[in-house]
Amino acid sequence: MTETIAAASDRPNEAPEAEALNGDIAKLRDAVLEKLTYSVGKDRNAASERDWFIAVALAVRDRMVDNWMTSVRGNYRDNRRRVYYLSLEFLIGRLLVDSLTNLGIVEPMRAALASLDVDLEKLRDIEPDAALGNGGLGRLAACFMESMATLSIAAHGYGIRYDHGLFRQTIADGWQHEFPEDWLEFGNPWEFPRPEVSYMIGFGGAVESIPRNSHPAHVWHPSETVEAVAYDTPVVGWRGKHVNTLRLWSARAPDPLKLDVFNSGDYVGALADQVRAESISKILYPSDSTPAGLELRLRQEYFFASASLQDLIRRHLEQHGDIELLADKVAIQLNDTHPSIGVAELMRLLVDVHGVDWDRAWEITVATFSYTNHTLLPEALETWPAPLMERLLPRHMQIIFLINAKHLDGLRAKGMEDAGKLSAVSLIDEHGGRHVRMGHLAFLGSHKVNGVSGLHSELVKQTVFRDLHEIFPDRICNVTNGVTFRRWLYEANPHLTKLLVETLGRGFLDDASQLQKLEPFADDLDFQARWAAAKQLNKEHLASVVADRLLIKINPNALFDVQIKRMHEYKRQLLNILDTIALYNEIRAQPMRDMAPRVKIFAGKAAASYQQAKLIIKLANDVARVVNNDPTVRDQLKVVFLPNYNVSLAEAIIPAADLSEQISTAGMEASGTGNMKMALNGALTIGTLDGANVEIREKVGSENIFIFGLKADEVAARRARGIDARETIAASPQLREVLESIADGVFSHDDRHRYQGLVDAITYHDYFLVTADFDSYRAAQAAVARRWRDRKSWQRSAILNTARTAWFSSDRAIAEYADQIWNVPVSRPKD
Ligand code: F58
Repeated sequence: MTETIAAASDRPNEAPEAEALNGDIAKLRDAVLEKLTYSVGKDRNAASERDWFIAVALAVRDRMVDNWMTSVRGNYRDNRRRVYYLSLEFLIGRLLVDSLTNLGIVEPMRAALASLDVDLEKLRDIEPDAALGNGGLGRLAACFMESMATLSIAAHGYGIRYDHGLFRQTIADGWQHEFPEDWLEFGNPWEFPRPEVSYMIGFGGAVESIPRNSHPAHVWHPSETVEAVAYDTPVVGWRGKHVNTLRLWSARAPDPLKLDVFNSGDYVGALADQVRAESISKILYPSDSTPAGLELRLRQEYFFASASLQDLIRRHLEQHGDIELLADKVAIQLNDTHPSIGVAELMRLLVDVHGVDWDRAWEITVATFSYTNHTLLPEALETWPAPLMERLLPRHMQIIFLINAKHLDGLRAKGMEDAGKLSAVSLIDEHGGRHVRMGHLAFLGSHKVNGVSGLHSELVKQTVFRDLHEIFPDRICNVTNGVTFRRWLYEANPHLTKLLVETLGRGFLDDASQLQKLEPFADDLDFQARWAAAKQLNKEHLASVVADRLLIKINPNALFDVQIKRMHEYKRQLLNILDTIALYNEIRAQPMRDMAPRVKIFAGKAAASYQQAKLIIKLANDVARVVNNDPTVRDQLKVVFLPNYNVSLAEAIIPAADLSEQISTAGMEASGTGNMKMALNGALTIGTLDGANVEIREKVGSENIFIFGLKADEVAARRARGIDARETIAASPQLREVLESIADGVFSHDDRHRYQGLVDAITYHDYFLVTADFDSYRAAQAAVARRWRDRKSWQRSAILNTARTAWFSSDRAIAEYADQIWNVPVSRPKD
C-alpha cells in the first residue's frame, strides 16, 4: 500500500532546535547502521527494505529503553498503586511511526534515512500490522495502553501473543475469503522475549481436600500443565517520558517432545502434547458471533488470566512483601468478561496458595478488580457449560459455587426470597443445562463495573445487570471511550495537524482541549480554504489507494461517504447499501439531474462463520459492480469495498472521510470509536442516537451532525409490537422498489435468487429495524446532500467537529478510570 508521503515540513508535531536536530540525525544514522550490521547482520549494499525496517525499529527501540528502565525504577521507588489491564485483545497496528512520533524523532529519522538513501515511508509500509484483536474492543485496549503511558500511570498490559492475529480478508468475485495472518513471519523487532519469566498453568485433574483445624485445605492436582512464557513490548507515551510494558504470553509445552515415543518412530505422536499446549496461543479467537472452539477459548482465557495474576502477585510480593496489601497496591481492569475467570483464580491463589482466609480474600479480590462491559448482545455475553468448567478447571468450579452460595445466602439473609430474583442474580444459569455466567462473576468480583458510553451504561443498568444493579446500586458507572489523538490525528493526518499547529500553536498537542480555540476559525473563509486543501490531499491519497487495490478510479472532489467497521447486522451496512441502491435508482430515473457526486466507501471483516454478514459483503460488491459499470451513472456515484480492513487501512481512510456512517440500531452499539476518529478528523456524522453518537451530538451541536431513526426506547417498543415489516415496506414506495430490485436479481444476474433469503428475512423478521429506519435515513442523506452543496456551511461544520471533539481523547477516558475506578494519580507530559 502506498501510505501518505508526508514531506518533512508536513510533520509539524515536533520542531527541535536545528543544531540538536543535526546532532540527532547523525546519531540516528550511526545507530541504524550499527543495528543493520550487528543485529541484522547485513551490509548496507545488500540490505533489503525489510532489513532496513528491522534495523530502524531496533534503533528506535533502543531509544525507548533508557526511559523504560527509568519508568520501571520510578514505579518501584514511588510505591504507587499499579494498574493491570487484562485484555484478550490488543489491536496495535504498526508501531514504527507511532514510536517515532511519541519520541519526537520522525523528522530526524527521516533525514537520517534519507542520507542513507532509504525512504522512511517505504519502511513504514513494510511493517506488518499487529492485529491481535477483532475490532473496537481490541483497538480500545491499544489506545488505552498509549494513554496510560502518556499520563505516567504505572501500568502493565497483559494479553496473549498469538502466532496468528485476525485473518487476512480477500474478496474474490465479491465473496470474503479468510487466510491466516502471519505477522511474526520475519520476527518482531519491538518485543523482548523473556524465557526466564514463565509460569505453569494447570488444566484438568482433581482436587484433594486435606483436613485442617478450621477448614480443609484444597490442593489441585492438574492432569496437564502448560507453560506461559513472557514477551515484553515497551509502550512509549507522548513525548517519550514514561514507558510502560505490554506483556504477552506465549504457550509452551513443559517438555518439547516425548523422547521415547519419538525413538519408537512415532514422530507425530511424540509432538502431540506440544501441539496441544501451543495451540493455546496459536490464533486469535476467530469468531465474534458463534461459540466456536469453545474449549480452546476457555483454555486461552484461563491461561492468560492465571499467568498474569501469578506474575503480578510475584511482583507485588517482591516489592511489598505482604499479600494483605494487594488491593492497596494493585488495580486490575478486566477488559470485558474474557479475563473474568481471573476472579476465581485470584481467590484460588489467595486462599489455596497464600493461605488468606476466604472472607478476607474476597474483600481483597473485589477491591482489586473492576470490569468493563462492551456489549449487550446476548450471544456475546459469555457463559460456560458447568461440566466443561468442572472438567477443565475443577478447583475454580468449586470456588465459583462457593462464591455463589455465599452471595445467595447473603441475599436470603437480607430477606430476598423471590426465587425468580435469586435465580436472575445467581452465577449459575440453570436454564437449558447449567452454565456459569461470566458477566455475573466479573460483576460480583469487582468494585466497579463500567459501560463505555452514557447510553450504554444506562442500558447496562436496565438490561443485562438489572437485578444485580438493584442489589449493588453504586457499582455501575460510565466511562465513555476515547481514542489516542497521537495515532488518529497527528500520525494519520499530518496535513491537518500541520494546519492546526500553524493556526493554534503547539499547545493542543499536549492538551487536546485547546482544540476548542479553533472555533473562531470556523467562519474564516481563508481558514476554510486551507482546511479544504488538507482534506483534499487526504482524499487524493485515498483515491490512489483505491486505484492501486481495486483498479477503480474515484473522484476526489466527490463526497466520501464512509462506513468502516466489523460487518454485523446490528451495524446495518445493509441499510447503507439500500440507500446506495435508492440513489442509483434516482440517477437512472433522472440521469441528467445535477446531483452532488458521492463515493460510498465500505470496509470491514465478517466473522468467518457469520453467513449473513458475508452475504452482505457480497451484496455490497455486487451493487458496486453494477453501479460502477453503468454508463448512465457516470461519475455521480461510485461504490467501493476495500478488502482487508485493518488499523493501517483505517489510518488512510479516516482522514479522507467527509461523512461518517454510524447507523447501528439504537441501543445496540455500546459506544463506537470510529465515530470519534472520523469526527476528530473533520467528518460529519450521519447516525442514530446510539452509543457515543449521543455524546458526539452533545459536543458538536445538533446542527453539525445528521441524526435519524428510532431511539433506543422506540426500538424496544417497536420490537415488542412485532418485527414483521410488510406494512412498513408497503408504506414506502422507494424501499419497495429497492427490495424488489434486489430480490429480482438486478444485482445478481448469475444467481437471481441469491438475495431472496436476505430480502425475506428483513421483510418478515426485521430484528435490526432496517426497514423501520429506511425513510428517515434517506431523509437524513438528502439533508447531507443539501449541506454538501453549500460548501461553506459544510466546511464550517467540519471544522467545528474537530474543534469540539477533544473530549473523546483516550487521555480523558484514562484520567476518568484513574480517578473513578483505579484511584491512581495521573500526570500530563509537558514540553
Ligand atoms: C466493541 N466490542 C463494541 N467486541 O461493539 C463497540 O461499540 C465499542 O466501541 C468497543 O467494543 C470498545 O468499547 C467489540 O469490539 C469484540 O470484538 C468481541 C471480541 C470477542 C468476541 C465477542 C466480540
